[in-house]
Amino acid sequence: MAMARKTGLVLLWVAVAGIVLLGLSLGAEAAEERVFYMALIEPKGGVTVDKEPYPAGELPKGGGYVKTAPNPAGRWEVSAYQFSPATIVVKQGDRVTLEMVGINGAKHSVHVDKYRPDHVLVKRGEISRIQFTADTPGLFTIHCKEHEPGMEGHLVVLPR
Ligand SMILES: [Cu+2]
Repeated sequence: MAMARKTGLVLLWVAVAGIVLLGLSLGAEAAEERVFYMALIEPKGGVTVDKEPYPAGELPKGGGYVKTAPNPAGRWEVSAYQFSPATIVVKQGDRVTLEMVGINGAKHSVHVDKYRPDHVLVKRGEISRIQFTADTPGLFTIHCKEHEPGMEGHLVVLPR
């Protein structure tokens, strides 16, 4: 009985050691090259005043929201500029490329807090790339100067 219990304990320790070693080896995995393809877009909705009245309230200024008053046919529209995808998740040490294509809007001036503080121009129909090594874990904002306050993305750098 005591022998069986001792064998059980040894097996338990082997299992625990195995799990710890697996965890260490996963944690020590090499940094990776990661490319994210982001479209700079402007989803839009519209309707005519006979179906929905034109909303009187103001939207926040800064270019991120656009609301156009009813045209002669009574149609009004609203839109918002966005990054798609808007959330980027990497691990500390990864070499990151954000490949951005301008779809809507003539131009965007994009920066990434800490990693790319100067503005990178993205024009419609063109591709601009932001590259950096994600050496510091944390949450960082991806921001467009032309379309405030809503055109924001989020960079999540997980500790390795
Ligand atoms: Cu923009």
